Amino acid sequence: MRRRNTSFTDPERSAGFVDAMVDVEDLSLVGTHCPYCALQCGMTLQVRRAEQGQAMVTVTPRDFPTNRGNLCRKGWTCAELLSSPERLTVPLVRRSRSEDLVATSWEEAIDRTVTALTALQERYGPDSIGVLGGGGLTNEKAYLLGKFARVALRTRMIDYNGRFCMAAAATATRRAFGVDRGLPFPLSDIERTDLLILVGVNTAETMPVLLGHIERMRAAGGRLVVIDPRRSATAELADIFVQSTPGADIALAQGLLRLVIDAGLVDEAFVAARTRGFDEVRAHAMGFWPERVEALTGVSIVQLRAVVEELRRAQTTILLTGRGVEQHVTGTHAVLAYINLMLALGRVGRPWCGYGSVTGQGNGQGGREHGQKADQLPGYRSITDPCDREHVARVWGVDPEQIPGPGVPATEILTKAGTEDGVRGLLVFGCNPAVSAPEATRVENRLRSLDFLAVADFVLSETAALADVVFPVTQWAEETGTMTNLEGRVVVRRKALDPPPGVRSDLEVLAMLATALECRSAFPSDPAAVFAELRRASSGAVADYAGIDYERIVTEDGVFWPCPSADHPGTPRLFLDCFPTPDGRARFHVVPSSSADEAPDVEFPLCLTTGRLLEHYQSGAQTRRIDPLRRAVPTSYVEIHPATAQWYGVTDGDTVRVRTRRGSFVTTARVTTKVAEGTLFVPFHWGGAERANNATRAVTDPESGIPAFKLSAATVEAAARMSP
Ligand SMILES: Nc1nc2c(c(=O)[nH]1)N[C@H]1C(S)=C(S)[C@@H](COP(=O)(O)OP(=O)(O)OC[C@H]3O[C@@H](n4cnc5c(=O)[nH]c(N)nc54)[C@H](O)[C@@H]3O)O[C@H]1N2
Ligand SMILES: Nc1nc2c(c(=O)[nH]1)N[C@H]1C(S)=C(S)[C@@H](COP(=O)(O)OP(=O)(O)OC[C@H]3O[C@@H](n4cnc5c(=O)[nH]c(N)nc54)[C@H](O)[C@@H]3O)O[C@H]1N2
Ligand code: SF4
Ligand SMILES: [Mo]
Repeated sequence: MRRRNTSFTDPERSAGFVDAMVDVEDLSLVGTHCPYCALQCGMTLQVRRAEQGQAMVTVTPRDFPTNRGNLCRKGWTCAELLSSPERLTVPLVRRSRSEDLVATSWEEAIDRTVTALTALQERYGPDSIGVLGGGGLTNEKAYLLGKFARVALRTRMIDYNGRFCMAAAATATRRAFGVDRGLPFPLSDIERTDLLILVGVNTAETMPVLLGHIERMRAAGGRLVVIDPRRSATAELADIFVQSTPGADIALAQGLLRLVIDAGLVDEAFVAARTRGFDEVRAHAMGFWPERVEALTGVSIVQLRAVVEELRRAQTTILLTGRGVEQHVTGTHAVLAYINLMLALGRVGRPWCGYGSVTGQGNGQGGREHGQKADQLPGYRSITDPCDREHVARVWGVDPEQIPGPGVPATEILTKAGTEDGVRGLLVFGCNPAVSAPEATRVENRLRSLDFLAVADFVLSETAALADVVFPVTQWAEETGTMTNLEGRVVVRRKALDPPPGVRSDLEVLAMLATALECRSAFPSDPAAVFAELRRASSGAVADYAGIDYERIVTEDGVFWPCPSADHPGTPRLFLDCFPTPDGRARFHVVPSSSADEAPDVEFPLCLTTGRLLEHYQSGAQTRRIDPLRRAVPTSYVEIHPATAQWYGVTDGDTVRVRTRRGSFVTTARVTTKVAEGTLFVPFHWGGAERANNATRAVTDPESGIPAFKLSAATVEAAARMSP
């Protein structure tokens, strides 16, 4: 057996091949992580080199703290896309609007892009070019993309798809706790808590491997409460399932707080010592008496009391929110309302306790820390703070004045694109807004009306299909880079095989573009060099990576930020002593009751909510191209209650059209009691006529910019009976 020199790990310290890179004749084994969700399950890739340089890649699970040797169906099948005939292997260009995309050279692809960007910026100014990134990009890519936008393009118009994701929780946790880290504790803390409350998160489908932690919690006597408008796969596992109406979380959380106060469960000592602002919140909660909350949420008083009884019996509690709570016009307030509840109970900043938001994308956490977000610089530095700007400017080798100011959220970039007030050219890295953005029909039209669109992807996504230039890029197993998982644990994905000859990494594409733009700052394309720069840029900041390196990550099973120096152990648990607010205390927030949201009416009497199913990932650009997953769930569907179906004359399996004030999509009816009467649920993983986002709203939460994906007033009509 021969170990490669390229291994980051000291062979003597590595317990076995799973953490290292090992070569045995024509076989190598590489420890890495799944390309999909924020759990970042550990896996080993077996790469067998066959004839003509072709590689056969097999996935096996690896014992890592988040997955303990398990993978979900997406993880097991993820290597299929590496050798898929559908992947892009040469750059594509559209030479005129009436022509199709055709294969071209890298020289032409880069040259066309830079010529178009330069011409638009000369005519309309630097902010006429926008950049959209993604939470699937490595930290290195997210960092370099932010630097590219600000330094090479000098535009303030950069944001990323994480804005669609958990921006509401990010805003809320920054306000309440002073920092935005999805989970402020390791995932394994779940196993030690008495009570886990999942609100608007369907773990059983969106992070199936996380169920292992929940099983261990229950084996130790812990209890599970699930709050969701649907009897989701996760709700099926609950000790108590609370079926609320979509958009009812603010009222529900305040109603629970009111009952907690009445039951004498407030931890007065914790509130006095570690928080601020409870008196106003206590007074406000009095307005949420049980009968009123029952009417506002559809949750019976008996059930509300049952949840409070669980809280009374538990010494420790973890409450997690997912997109069900956050993707609303009032998303930030809904999260703050649940945080109020947990602070009042004194179940934050103590072992086996806490509030967390379940980060979704593979690098949804790190992706928002290193400068893709419109208002942030690397390390969570603020783009408006003079000291932060100066620090980052020094690392970038520019004057602080050269760094542009804050931009606008992704939804606004997209809905104004190609108009007088919007960007004229757009670069997209790791995002497929033509499927996943709200009001996608409008967004697609806006993308078509751009003067120039370039997309970097490894498949011809629906967004790439609209582009003038498409850059074919490497995939996760063909490049090295770090990801920060939902726990704030930085992990490293390693290169396991060579990419096809025609593709380049995102870092290489950015470096080529920066050179062609004659940018004088450095744009290294080696991930280790980019990571070294990121460490310096984040040093001393909230998300401090200065002490993290690839070697440490491998030998320590990941390192939790903040980690300011090489001898710092990293920070698995935040808030144990104090909160990173100016006075060290957490903040309660009075949450206004809102009536601004879209309510069902005579014309659109149903509540449409959207989300995910196990087999497909996000816009489906990847999983719809993986055979076993596509065959498992080939088309979209809408869940509809039997009584609602009967009223509309719809039977199971019918083709139906779901309509809202924005638009409509066609799908197949699944008649089920999983949803309450009057509620429709549809997954958003498909494009074309099945595109759920034709019907969603581009209205956003004013606090965080997150779109209201989870609630639209809708109606449904039977289009035709499906053939058997
Ligand atoms: N299989 C799969 N896994 C994924 C992904 C994927 O696309 N596919 N994506 C990843 C990403 S990026 C993310 S963000 C996560 C998302 O993970 P989740 O948050 O678990 O996913 P969703 O299905 O969007 O929404 C969760 C639940 O919210 C409920 N819900 C809808 N409206 C409301 C409401 O008003 N209140 C409450 N309390 N609940 C409501 C829905 O019924 C749904 O069951 O998953 C990650 N994992
Ligand atoms: N109706 C509705 N819409 C939603 C949601 C919802 O719940 N309901 N959820 C929202 C949420 S939470 C999210 S996170 C968004 C996600 O929305 P999208 O941005 O559409 O997510 P993906 O499908 O992951 O798109 C990523 C694209 O980048 C490519 N890609 C992956 N990795 C890389 C890489 O390293 N480099 C490059 N260049 N390309 C890469 C993939 O092939 C894919 O085409 O969708 C949002 N949209
Ligand atoms: S749970 Fe997430 S990270 Fe784990 S195998 Fe499934 S998709 Fe991959
Ligand atoms: Mo997400």
